[in-house]
Amino acid sequence: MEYNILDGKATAAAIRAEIKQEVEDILKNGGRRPSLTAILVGDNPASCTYVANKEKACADAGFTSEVKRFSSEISEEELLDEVRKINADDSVDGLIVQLPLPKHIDEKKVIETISPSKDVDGFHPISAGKMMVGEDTFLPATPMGITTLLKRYGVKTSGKHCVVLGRSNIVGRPISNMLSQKGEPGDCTVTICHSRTKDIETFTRSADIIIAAIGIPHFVKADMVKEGAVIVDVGINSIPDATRKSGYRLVGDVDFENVAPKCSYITPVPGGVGPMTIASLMINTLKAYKKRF
Ligand code: L34
Repeated sequence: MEYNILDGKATAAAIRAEIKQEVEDILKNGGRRPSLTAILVGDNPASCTYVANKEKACADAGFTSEVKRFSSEISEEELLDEVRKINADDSVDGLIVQLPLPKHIDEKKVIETISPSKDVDGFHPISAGKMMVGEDTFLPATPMGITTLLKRYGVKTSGKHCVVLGRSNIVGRPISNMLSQKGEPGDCTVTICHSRTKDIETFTRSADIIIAAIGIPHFVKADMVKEGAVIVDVGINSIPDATRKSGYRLVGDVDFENVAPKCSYITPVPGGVGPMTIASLMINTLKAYKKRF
């Protein structure tokens, strides 16, 4: 089957260009630039890349941004104080704390300390709760990136069986909720599969849409997928590759090479959901800015 690529990189670039235009209009009308602060703890290479990509996206769109870097030795109390300081700083519209955090820090406590008005990651329980009941709020960036991508490509979701692999608070659970809500993209019949699910393939084989977010390289194989399915690959796994200069390459949770020919639409890794996550963060930061004026 001839499959279509859901090009996250190109779609994210288009969204970022729209945002940039909006910022130019704001400035022309005498407004100030939207601003985002990111807290980065430690030197996890993936986190450093993601935050660097966010910083660049902000600069390109005309946002002010700052990355506050801390050693992995920072105490929980010190980190909470930093969050409180940024909450109180009127020049900052959006605040994110890049996850994961070192083990001695309680992520939940940190997330719950972020002011919901600056919670552009949508991770605070107030944001998550509002999302759950369909109130206007900051939607979490990765799920929002996925629904935006489906919408921009005109992929119809109504009445479809969507199988979500993974139940994390940042992807699996929120995307399941969003796709089951009323309206497009939504109105799906959603099944959530996870590490305790028996016979996962019986679910994936009946799926019209599969969202793979489990963090296992090439988990979704061709024989697990129905002909014509839509596949969204959230996984970003680094695997050894001696043919690369870096010694590794990025692969998703889906065996792209063998799965793609069975699909109607599929996201690549890299260049799929990752860039859409960043575009969504930009949308949320602009929204946080507008709410204050
Ligand atoms: N607080 N923590 C917080 N907010 C988030 O929204 C995230 N996430 C996830 C991890 N922790 C977080 C991200 O930023 C994942 N994530 C993220 C962001 C950007 C990219 C991937 C994941 C991205 O830019 N991906 C590129 C490839 C990057 C590379 O070369 O490694 C892509 O094309 O997929």
